[in-house]
Parts: sequence; structure tokens; C-alpha cells
Amino acid sequence: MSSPTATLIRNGRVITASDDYVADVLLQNGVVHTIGQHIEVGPDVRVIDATGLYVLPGGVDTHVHLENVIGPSVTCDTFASGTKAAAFGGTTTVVDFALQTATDSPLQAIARAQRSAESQVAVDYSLHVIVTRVDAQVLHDVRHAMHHEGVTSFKMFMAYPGVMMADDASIFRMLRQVGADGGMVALHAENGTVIDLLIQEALEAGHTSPRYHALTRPAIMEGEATHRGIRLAELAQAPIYFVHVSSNEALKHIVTARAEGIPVFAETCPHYLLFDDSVYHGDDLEIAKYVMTPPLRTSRDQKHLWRALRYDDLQVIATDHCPFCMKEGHLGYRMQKMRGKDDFSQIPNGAPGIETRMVSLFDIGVMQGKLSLNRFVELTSTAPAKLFGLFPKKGTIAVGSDADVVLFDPAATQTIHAHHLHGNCDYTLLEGRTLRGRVEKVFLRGQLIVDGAQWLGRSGMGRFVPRGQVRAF
Ligand code: DUC
Ligand code: ZN
Ligand code: ZN
Repeated sequence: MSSPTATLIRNGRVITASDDYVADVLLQNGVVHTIGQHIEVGPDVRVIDATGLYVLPGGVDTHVHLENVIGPSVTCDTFASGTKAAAFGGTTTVVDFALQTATDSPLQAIARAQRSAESQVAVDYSLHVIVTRVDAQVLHDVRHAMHHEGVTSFKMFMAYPGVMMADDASIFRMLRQVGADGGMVALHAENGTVIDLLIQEALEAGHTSPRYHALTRPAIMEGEATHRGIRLAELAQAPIYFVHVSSNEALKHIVTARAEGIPVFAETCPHYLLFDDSVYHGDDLEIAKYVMTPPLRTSRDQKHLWRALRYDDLQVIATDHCPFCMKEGHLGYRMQKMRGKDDFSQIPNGAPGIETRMVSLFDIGVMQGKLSLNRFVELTSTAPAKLFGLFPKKGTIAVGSDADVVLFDPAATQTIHAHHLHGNCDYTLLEGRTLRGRVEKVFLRGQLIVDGAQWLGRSGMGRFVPRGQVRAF
């Protein structure tokens, strides 16, 4: 059948953040049209037998860096390669970053990212604006972006002085306005000036190898910045979201604030759950792969992250997919990670993960009994959709929601190799690892885009999704 008018997914196990039942799901006109038992359809409807498969809402990854300029480097995935990889991994919506440069406005940053994304994206997407400078005009443009461009979240950095870092007053001004307008400020919480001092001191002492990346970004400085961010949000009476929480030093402030009723939300990333800082004892070249910010922490920190995921002190698992190649990149990028082999501070910070998020979390979370299936869906799809104004269009399987659906085989296994993945990065942190669970089919607004190993999607079929207000309470 070439282009069926609709698809009936028969007899799959539908799992949302709150439900778990066997049903038929009819996808029609881009949305979930009907959910029921023994749905009858005509011959023009494609019928897929999903017996034994999970029917999951498409993943929502609210932290990805595609074609992002990060300091002197550019991430090696394009909107095309990164979104294709996302699709193969069961993610049908990504939220990337539009960087406000020193001279332009958030609105120009959004327009620039959209221009590049439009013809390339293979899944639906949105943008957070990285706000690096705040003045009256910027605040005006931020308000315009929220009310007229469908961009309702803004990332700010407490790290990287002179490059991305915003001072406390700027963060406070943004929190106050964005919060009052129903949006979200997302913070990178690390004390940037102290960390820069530690980096300088390490280099001056001849400590140039990649392991010093982690040693110069101590968890206590993540904790300090997290605490400061919470106090700024409390004063601004605004919700706040912490990206890439890695340590208990940060988490303990989040837990306390939430217990006090302060609207604090946070994500962690698969790499903090899959690996700990023992990897930094290895070979220097290998360590460069694990140079991400914040760095990997101790196994004790990891236990705290799992506890927080279970008890809702962390609400989201996003990838922070920020790929830089070891040797061969695409787009002419070469040896990006190797740039720092004699000076760890020159290693671009970030690692790939967009394609392996769902399956790795299914394996280490669900299969190892750390997360229920419902919680897995909530963390990877529903909660990020709610927190960033995409729900219920995205993030669930319900009548009227976009027909972004993943058929997932919990009984299959797969061994991960970089050369089987679909992004541009030449390595994966999961090389050679066998994981339980496999994405079998992926639908984007009702269109089958992944069918086993077959790619049926195309660049440009993804759409920009205007977002609404945060639904966090
Ligand atoms: N923060 C991110 O969120 N991604 C990459 C680098 C960084 O510092
Ligand atoms: Zn960050
Ligand atoms: Zn990031």
C-alpha cells in the first residue's frame, strides 16, 4: 500500500504516563483519532499487528544541540542528521537552542535557527533561546517571542564567563518577566568564575590532561550555583528549570526547595545514569569522549539521581546531545575532541546520545527495576512536554494528540555501535553495549518514518511547534 489514509495499530500495549492497557489505536489526519477495542476499518487503512509491542508516545527530548556554536566549535550533527537519529531512537520532538550572540536579539536568533532547521528537520522541533545579554530591548523581544513566536523558554548560563555567562541580576530580570508571562527559564548552574580560576591554576601547574576537566568543575560549585538560582527564582516568584543536573550537591538544594513548595524543576541526562567518574581514570584519548559539562560524578551521586527520578525531584531525562567528533566528523569537522589533547580546556564539552536515550533508559531503568514503565514514559515524553508547553499535542497518546507513536519491542535486544547509528558523530559512549528493548516503528503525525532499519522519513518533514505556557503545577 503506497500511502494509506490512516493506520490502525492493533492490539498493542498502550503505555502513557498514567495508563497501561491493550487496545487498538487509529491514527488519522495526523492525530490519534480513536482508541478502542476491535476497531473496524476499511481496506484503505494500513493495519499493523502490534501484539507483544509497547505503543508509546513519541519521545520528547528538550535538550539537544544541533548545529550549535559552542565556544569555538560547532556540534557535528545538523538538523537533518540529528533529527533522523532522534527518530531512529524513538524521539519525535526535539527542542534545540537558538543562540543570542553579542550583537543580535532573541528574535534574530530564533529566525536564524528556523531558517537553518526548516528544510532539514525530520521530526518536529522547537527552540529555547540562549539569552546571553539582558536589557530593556531584549526583555521586550523575549516577551514578543513568548506571545507571538511560540518560544516560551530561555536558557541562561551561570558558567563560561565572557562567553555565555549572565550575571545574577540579568538572570533575575529574566526570571521575573518570563515567569510572570507563563514561561520557563532553564539554567546551567555552575559557578563559572571560580571554575575558570581552577582551570587556569590547573593549566599553570601543568595539569593539562583531559581528566582535569572533571577535577576543575567540582560538584560543590554546581551545588552553589543551583542554590543561588533557586533563591533568585524564589525572589522573582517564578518557576525555574535546571538542565543537566549531575550531582547530589545540586540535587539536595532542589529537593529542599521543592519540599518548601518552590516551583523548581530539573532534568538529568542518560550519561549521568550510565557512567560515573571512574571513566576519568582511563586512557587520555578515551577520556575526551566523556568530557561533558557538568562532568560525570561519583557512583553515590548516581544513586541520588535515581532516587530523585523515582520520587519526582527530577522530572525529565533529556540527552544534552552535544556531539563533537573524535576523528572524522562530517561537514569538514575533524578531530574536534582531539583539539584538547594537550590542553583539556580546549576539548569541546559534550557527548552524543540522541538516538540511544530511550533504549538505554529502558534497559538500565525499566529492566533493572529502577523505573516503572509509566515513569519511563513520563520522564522521556510527558513531563518534558508539559514543562515546555507542548502538552497534550505532544507527550501522550490520547484522542486528538499528534499521532507521534513508537512501537517498541521490549523482548528484543541490540548491540550499539557508532557505525549503526544515524547521526554524524563517529563515536557513542555505548559502543559494544548490549541493551534490551528496540524501537521497531516510529510515526510522526501519523506518517511511518522508521520501520525497523528502514528510513521512510525525509528532511524537511518536521515542523516547528509553537509552544504555549508551562504546565507544571
Ligand atoms: N552545557 C550544555 O547544556 N551543553 C553543552 C555544554 C554545556 O556547558
Ligand atoms: Zn549547560
Ligand atoms: Zn546542553
